[in-house]
Amino acid sequence: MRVDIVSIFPEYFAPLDLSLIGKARANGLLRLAVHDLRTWTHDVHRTVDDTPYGGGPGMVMRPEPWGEALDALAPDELSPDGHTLPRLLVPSPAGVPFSQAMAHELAAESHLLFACGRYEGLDQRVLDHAATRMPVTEVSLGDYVLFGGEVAVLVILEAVTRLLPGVLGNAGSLDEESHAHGLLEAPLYTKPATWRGLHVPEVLRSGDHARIARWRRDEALLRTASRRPDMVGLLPPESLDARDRAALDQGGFPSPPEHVAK
Ligand code: JD8
Repeated sequence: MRVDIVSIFPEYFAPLDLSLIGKARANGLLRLAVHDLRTWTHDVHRTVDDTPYGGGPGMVMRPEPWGEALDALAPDELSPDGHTLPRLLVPSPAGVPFSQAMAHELAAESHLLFACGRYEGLDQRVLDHAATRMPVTEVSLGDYVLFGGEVAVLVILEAVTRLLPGVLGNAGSLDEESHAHGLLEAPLYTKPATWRGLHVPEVLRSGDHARIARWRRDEALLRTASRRPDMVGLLPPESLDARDRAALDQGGFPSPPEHVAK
């Protein structure tokens, strides 16, 4: 996968040299380049912002540097150096919510181009013009306000690159995770068996794999019901059997309605 990032703070992306993302880059699984938006300014002050038309607080990112950046990184014609038409992603609190499903979708793309806004955001015409040339998605990390798109890009890239074939060493750990089966995960324990007077639940040391699986399922159900009732509501009704429903009831949580055939 090829990834380009445009930002006025390219130093924000230093962590992408580290850990598994750094390894994926070194292995050639990920071709990642970070670009300074000011490369595409022409005035002595390398200006990227101006006051908003219509008034209001703060500054808006001027369209010209962004237009040149996107022209350079998403050229009209397929160029000989292997340029491909990218999908443009623009972090914004007004975007569609990022999710594990979108991470899977993005992991299937061959070229992602991220545009990191700052100040109040980008001039809308940058997105409108780009959309005439390539798929454009405004994406939000969640319902809170950040200073800019950089941290969102770090999060999105971490979620996406770990789905790329060959990036995660342990292939088994991709399924069995929270957002794969719609439940939060059960608590984890390792050695020692007793620490500061706290004991690892007996069941996990029993060697009884069926009992362990049942315990983990119950813990996952109770955690999810307590912390993420919204996720319980999204479970397909047939994914909860009578034992699951009993576990929820035991914990004082309502079971979602059973499926009724029409
Ligand atoms: C990009 C500028 C700040 C946004 C005024 C000052 C994502 N979940 C998320 N929260 N916030 C962002 C985000 C915020 C950004 C930019 C992403 C560019 N800002 C602006 C509009 C309101 N503030 C985000 N993804």
